Amino acid sequence: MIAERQYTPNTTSEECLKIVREEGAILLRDFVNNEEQGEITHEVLSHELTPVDRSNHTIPEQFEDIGWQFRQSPPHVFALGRRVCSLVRPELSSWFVNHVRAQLYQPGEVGIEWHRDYKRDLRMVAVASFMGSAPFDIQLDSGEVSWELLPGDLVLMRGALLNGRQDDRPKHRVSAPDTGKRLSIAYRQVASEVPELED
Ligand SMILES: O=C(O)CCC(=O)C(=O)O
Repeated sequence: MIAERQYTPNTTSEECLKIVREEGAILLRDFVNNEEQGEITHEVLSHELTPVDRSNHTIPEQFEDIGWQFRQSPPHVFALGRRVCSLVRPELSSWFVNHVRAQLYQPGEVGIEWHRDYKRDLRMVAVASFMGSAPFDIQLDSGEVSWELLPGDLVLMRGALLNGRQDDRPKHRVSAPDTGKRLSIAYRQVASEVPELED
């Protein structure tokens, strides 16, 4: 199953969810148009981001970030989150976004090495890309793929419990851009504690 495709207004919630459930992720090219990209980039960069340097940790990571409760996020960031919800929720009404995090990567940094997202990140993790491009590797159920993430791309990844399991969250890593900066914005449903699995 091909997990990378062009987003069009005809892209359905059903086809996206099927691929995320069966493969672990889908890459939708051009989900965010140029105007939205400009507005969001301007909005996020007008805030002060915090440097995060855990390049010597077990899972090395390095970027600048800022996070918001979804309802408190800036207007264009919020509007994009609403658009992501309208794509996902027809087939996954139990998913709602309550947290947004923007991450800014620069050449020479480590990005984020191989990891799974947290068990508290429920059902779906949606990550949109802005400004620059960078390699993104992910272990899909059918094998590892490498995607060059471009401005406007949206990646939807399987979160905990999407398929009733916690540990089928796909492993992935993102590199820093070779040139220029890259911004990503991740929309998540973060549970207040790690959910209990039911038998
Ligand atoms: O910035 C990205 O594109 C991916 C971020 C990521 O992998 C994460 O926050 O877990």
